[in-house]
Amino acid sequence: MHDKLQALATKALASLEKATTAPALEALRVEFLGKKGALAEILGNMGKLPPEEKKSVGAIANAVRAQVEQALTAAQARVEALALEAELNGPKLDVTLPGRRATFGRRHPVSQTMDDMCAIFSRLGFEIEQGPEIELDWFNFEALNVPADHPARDMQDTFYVDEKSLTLEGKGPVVLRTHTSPVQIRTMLAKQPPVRAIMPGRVYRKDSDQTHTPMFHQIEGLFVDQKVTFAELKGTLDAFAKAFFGSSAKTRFRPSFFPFTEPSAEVDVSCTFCGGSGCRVCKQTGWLEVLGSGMVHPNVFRHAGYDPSKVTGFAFGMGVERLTMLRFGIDDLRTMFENDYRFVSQF
Ligand code: 2U9
Repeated sequence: MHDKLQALATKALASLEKATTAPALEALRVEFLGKKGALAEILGNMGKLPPEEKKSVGAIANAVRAQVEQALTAAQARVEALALEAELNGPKLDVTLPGRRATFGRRHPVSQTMDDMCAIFSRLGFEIEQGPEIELDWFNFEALNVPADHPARDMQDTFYVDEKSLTLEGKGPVVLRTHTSPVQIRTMLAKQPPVRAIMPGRVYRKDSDQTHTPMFHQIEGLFVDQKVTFAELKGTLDAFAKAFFGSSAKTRFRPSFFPFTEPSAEVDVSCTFCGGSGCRVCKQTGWLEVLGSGMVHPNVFRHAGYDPSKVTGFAFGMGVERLTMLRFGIDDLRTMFENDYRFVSQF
């Protein structure tokens, strides 16, 4: 036993002296001093010894442990010094190199437009409302007076969702909202007039070509109170156009049709590129088509729990990507969704 302990000490000290790295030292510590190491193994056999021999072997074992631990500490200091020396003699840090410029992130042009539009309508007294993108067909179509045979309700035009997976059984079909109008229905069901709010958000249509993407952003607006007139609709949208496109912007209202408004109007803004004289962007007309609007249809009020003989209101809707393209002179819708920093960093 004495010889074994002596041999262990000699071997451990020799190995520690040769080691040059911290991991090598750690491996040696485990090999000699670890729980299942060489010293532990020898001590494990001590039980078989007569008591008087146990005492002297125990004392030697403790001395060997102390000796190896001391040698390990010394070796660790030596290895650390070696590492420091290697670092100091290695490749030097060139403090004269020019620094790397930190780049700033920036908001996507669509987000910038959304924020600016929300700010303009906030100043006009509109609150901001939000609602679900996965919506019941009833809120998206039925409540908005969109007839069952309307092409927008076709599977070709709308993304229908498997309702069972959403545990909405019994409440009818589920769709990805095709406009933010369902939020206006939800707002009216929850609040009494006067209601003056805008609804920004993502909408989804089964459409994909040069000028359409299956997801895009809309901002819709709604103002309901007693005796709200078409004149207020015109005044509000004209004020928005001047705030968004500049004070020289003019608006033009053309008759149109939407199932949820009556009467309805498309709103054009004088071309921001040529000032109205005619150019490539406005196709020589001097006008840009920017939004749709109208007086809320009485059937829509009935669905939302309002009495159409007591209140009137106007609503409008616009596509944020289209306004972003007009504002920044972007000519391809798809560049907006390519996530290319070179594109985003221009705005
Ligand atoms: C309620 C009542 C009426 C919202 C309206 C439009 C006209 C419209 C399009 C603009 C471009 C959609 O993004 S786009 O493709 N929108 O033309 N939207 S009136 O009318 C409503 C909404 C909600 C309760």
